Amino acid sequence: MKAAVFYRPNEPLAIDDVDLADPKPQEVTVRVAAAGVCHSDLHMIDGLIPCPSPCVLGHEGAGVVEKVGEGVTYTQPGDHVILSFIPSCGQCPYCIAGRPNLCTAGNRAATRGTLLDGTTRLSKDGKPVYHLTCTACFAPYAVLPESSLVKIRQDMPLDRAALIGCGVMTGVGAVINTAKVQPGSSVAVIGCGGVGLNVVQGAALTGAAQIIAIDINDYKLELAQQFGATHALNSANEDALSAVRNLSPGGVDYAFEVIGRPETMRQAFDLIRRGGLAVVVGLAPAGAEVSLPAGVFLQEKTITGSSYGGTRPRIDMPKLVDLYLLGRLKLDELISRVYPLEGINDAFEAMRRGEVARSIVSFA
Ligand code: COD
Ligand code: ZN
Ligand code: ZN
Repeated sequence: MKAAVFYRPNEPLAIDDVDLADPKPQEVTVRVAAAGVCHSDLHMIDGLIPCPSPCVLGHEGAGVVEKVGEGVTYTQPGDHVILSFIPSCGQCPYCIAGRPNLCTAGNRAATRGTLLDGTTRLSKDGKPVYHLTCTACFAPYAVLPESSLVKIRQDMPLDRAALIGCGVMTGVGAVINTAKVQPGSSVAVIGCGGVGLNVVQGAALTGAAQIIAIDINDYKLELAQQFGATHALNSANEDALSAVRNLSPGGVDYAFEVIGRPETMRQAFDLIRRGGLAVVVGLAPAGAEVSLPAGVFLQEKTITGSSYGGTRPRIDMPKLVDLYLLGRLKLDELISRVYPLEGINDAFEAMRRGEVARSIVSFA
């Protein structure tokens, strides 16, 4: 089958023929319906996040179960599923504590680019090809661990469902699961791309009273207002700190960094009030550090990370599906463009130019 393969940083993905073996025990083959184009894939293409090579990218997807391996009990052919990009072992202390997004084996496999048993089902000319985050959904078929699948209602459109697999869950989950934003509170969101817009809509869902969107791209700020932002600040043109302090004297209750830059992580910490919470969703390049003012710890500010929106995928994702079908979660508005697999490098260029909320690759 044709797949979008990463070979080296700073090169377009290659649309190459790769082989996909049958699922082994506890694995499933999924026919991919659609895959979202996320900035984390672009960070890998740009060499900012390490990526094994060669590797089929794509970590935001949904599709239909095609074939199940031995011992699979959760799902059967014909089920509609969202692909979760962190599988879980069900046995480590994190899984037992109900925090599968931190699963030791799941995170190890996801970053190593293998399935949970340390091997790959993808290959080319008999040599292994890695599966990004066990999902590798920039391809018409994917083999995943059973634990990477989340069954959903059959009346949910699969292209919309794909977005829940990363951007929507990561953004909404950071608000609801990690920060537990309270109704009536003030929220700043730094970076309003595909993930940040979902932090904005998550804050709107929780009933936050003031949602201040911060970006350097006016188009993203317009979108943020459609997604529920009450104020928009272009931090390329005005000083975000003083503008936020004017809107929310003393600082905001919650600030989210949704870009992956040390400067904006520091900015999130500076924007919160005494006792406030800064949540870092973005991942900075390897080796980068953030410095914090040592004199303010007694202000009891908190800064924390949020991985995959602190999600328990099989609990949270079906709820997001229900909210979409009730008309309370915006997904249609996120899809700016639809590309065939062959157009994937154009989709990344459009993201780089800041022209899109999200693009999807459709296999329909
Ligand atoms: N100040 C304000 N806004 C900025 C700045 C800045 N200095 N620089 C860029 N921005 C804005 C851009 O204009 C854009 O609107 C937005 O930031 C970024 O949006 P996208 O659509 O390009 O990126 P997303 O939303 O797809 O991805 C954001 C992440 C934070 C998820 C991603 O980049 C990241 O850090 N990924 C690594 C973390 C990870 O692996 N997460 C799990 C899978 S996503
Ligand atoms: Zn992503
Ligand atoms: Zn585990």
